[in-house]
Amino acid sequence: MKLSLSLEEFNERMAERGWAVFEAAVGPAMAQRMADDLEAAWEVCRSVQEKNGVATDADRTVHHLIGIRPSFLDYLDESEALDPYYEAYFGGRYILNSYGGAINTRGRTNYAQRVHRDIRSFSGDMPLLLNTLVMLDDFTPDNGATYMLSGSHKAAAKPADDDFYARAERAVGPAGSVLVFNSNVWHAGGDNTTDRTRRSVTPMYCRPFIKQQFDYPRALGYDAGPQLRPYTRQVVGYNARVPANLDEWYQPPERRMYRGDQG
Ligand SMILES: O=C(O)CCC(=O)C(=O)O
Repeated sequence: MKLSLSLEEFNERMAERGWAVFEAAVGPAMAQRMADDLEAAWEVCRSVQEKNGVATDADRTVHHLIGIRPSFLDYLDESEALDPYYEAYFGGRYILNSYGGAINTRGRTNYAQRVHRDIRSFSGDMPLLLNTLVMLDDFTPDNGATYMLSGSHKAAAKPADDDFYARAERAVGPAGSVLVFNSNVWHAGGDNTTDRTRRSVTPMYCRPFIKQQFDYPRALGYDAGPQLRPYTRQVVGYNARVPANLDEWYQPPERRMYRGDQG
């Protein structure tokens, strides 16, 4: 991974604007693999959405990707390069909170195109959640590059939509760019008015003491943990699990399910 921002530049942008873009951080081959896997993941998610009658507002959105196709876990391996940046934001360790994605096409909208923030309780100066979005196609104003309201992580109130759209900037970048933002920032996906897809995946991270939206270690299997790289094992959440019986609870520190260094 090739990072276009120094740690100092990143910290400054996150403090002032609440968001930053690492341009073309993911190489073209990896971005293409993830884009192809996203199309396959869509079929998998869609069949469950339809089976359970929740497909209406979930148009071409996908969720909890890491077990679905290997490239999504491989991306976490690669994103170890971003660890110093994410650790600086959180002031310590963090884990995956959710891992979704979307295939935006002309004439279709999804829930991420409403003005929203992804943390339901405004956390002010306390960094609890971090959004990221990996651009798998070029993001342009025409194909719906994300609207970002700079500085809006500093106040709890939701802006009116007309005020939001009058002041919001667009997060543009070539395929492979990674948009990173404080989850208190108000944002919205744009409309895709082109004939080509605008694909993205959106890993979100949280402090380890916050509940993950999906039990990733259990979904991948507890036996899969030791085979992962230490960074990926940490991020997937193997060091921040909840014991479910006394045998799991009474363990020496190095074998505890919730490790002492998780905050
Ligand atoms: O698709 C986009 O541009 C925005 C995604 C988004 O709002 C989110 O991940 O919370």
